[in-house]
Amino acid sequence: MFTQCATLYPDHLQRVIGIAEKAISAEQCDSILIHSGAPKLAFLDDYHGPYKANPNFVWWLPLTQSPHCYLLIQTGQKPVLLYHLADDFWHVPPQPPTGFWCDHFDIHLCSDLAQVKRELSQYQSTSTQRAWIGQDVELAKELGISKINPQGLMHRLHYNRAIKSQYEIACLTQANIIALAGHEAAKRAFMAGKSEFETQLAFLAAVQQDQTQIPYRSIVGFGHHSAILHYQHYDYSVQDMGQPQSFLIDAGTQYYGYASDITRCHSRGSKLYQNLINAMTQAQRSICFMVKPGVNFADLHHQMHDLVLDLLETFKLVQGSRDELATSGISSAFFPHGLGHLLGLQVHDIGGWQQDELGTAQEPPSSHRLLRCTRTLEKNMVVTIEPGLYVIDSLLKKWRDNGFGHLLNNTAIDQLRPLGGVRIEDNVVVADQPINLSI
Ligand SMILES: [Mn+2]
Repeated sequence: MFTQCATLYPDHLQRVIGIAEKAISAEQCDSILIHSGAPKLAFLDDYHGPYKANPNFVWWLPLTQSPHCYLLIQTGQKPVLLYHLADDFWHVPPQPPTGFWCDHFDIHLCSDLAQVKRELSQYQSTSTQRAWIGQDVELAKELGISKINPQGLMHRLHYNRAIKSQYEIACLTQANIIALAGHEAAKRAFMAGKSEFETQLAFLAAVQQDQTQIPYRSIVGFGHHSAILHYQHYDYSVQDMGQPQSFLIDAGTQYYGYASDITRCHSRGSKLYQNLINAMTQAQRSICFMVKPGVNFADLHHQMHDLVLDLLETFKLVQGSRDELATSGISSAFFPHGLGHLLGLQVHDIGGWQQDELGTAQEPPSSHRLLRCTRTLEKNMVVTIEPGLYVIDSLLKKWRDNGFGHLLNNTAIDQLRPLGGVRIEDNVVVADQPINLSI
């Protein structure tokens, strides 16, 4: 996979350069300076939080652990990398960069900001024409740049980032392969009766990435925890092996900065939960097959709601005529989040509502506010497909309070409650024959 990424990289970089040069000319700037970012200090402390690279920096080159670096992009010129080589005895001394991408950059080593300024002074620009992309606004001003994260430029880059090069698809494929090994290990830990905490450790050990390297905090929930959408703890208690148990794990890894985002559910001894997993997987996979160019993502979301309503009827969680059930929108009480999102350098890749390069946004309908993608799918976009079905009492209460209680079958809901809920999530490349990277 490493060789494949290296082989595919030059075409990827050419594509990114083409997009950037077009954006530079359309937005009337003469160059772009992209900052890799820096870790943030805790208040009153000398300890930094984990570093997360600027995704617009990693789009150009796979430097995910290199804060204080700068990329200078000028039309018709080889991209310039100001690579931070600190004089620092606290850490492992950084080395000059090596890798398949290096030959494509004009690399200068810089130990401090004064040197960055000296290097930049070699490249002509008036500060009004150079654009800055980065979080640190004060740093941009310090470097004399006033066009800071200009919206027009950002919209153009972000719109195009949704469509992946073959290099990016190879990275996302590898991120999936690594994560699936972690999912297997987590499943084994769960089946053996380990705690949520130990199960998360089993995942990390299998993927060989630590908590700061994985793209998002894994969700590892047993029992009713699986119905808490962003459950943020890892319970230390071991399982009671005499009782059936349910398990939802939403966990991914990264490869060269590209994220995987996969959710699986497992049942230990509950026929009901296993049946629900099987039925949801079947429904989810049928939507994965529809991830084709020209299809609107919001339409897929609505089709998924029809399938969730089928499941709710099959498992007798709702009652009443199909007509009333459909018009009421009661499926949202069990499936309150969106069908999925764009995936790439960010787990929720930017630009999901963006309809064109100019930044026209299409918000989802008010009854489905949490849908993160309203775009019409194009070849080589990568999206997640992640429907769910959960017993969330606070939501069910709202529906009861609004006069829809007669549609809910409380006996079946009470039965499912201790098992929480299910979500099945795969990462899919948009194509006439969609490619599911997670199976
Ligand atoms: Mn997701």
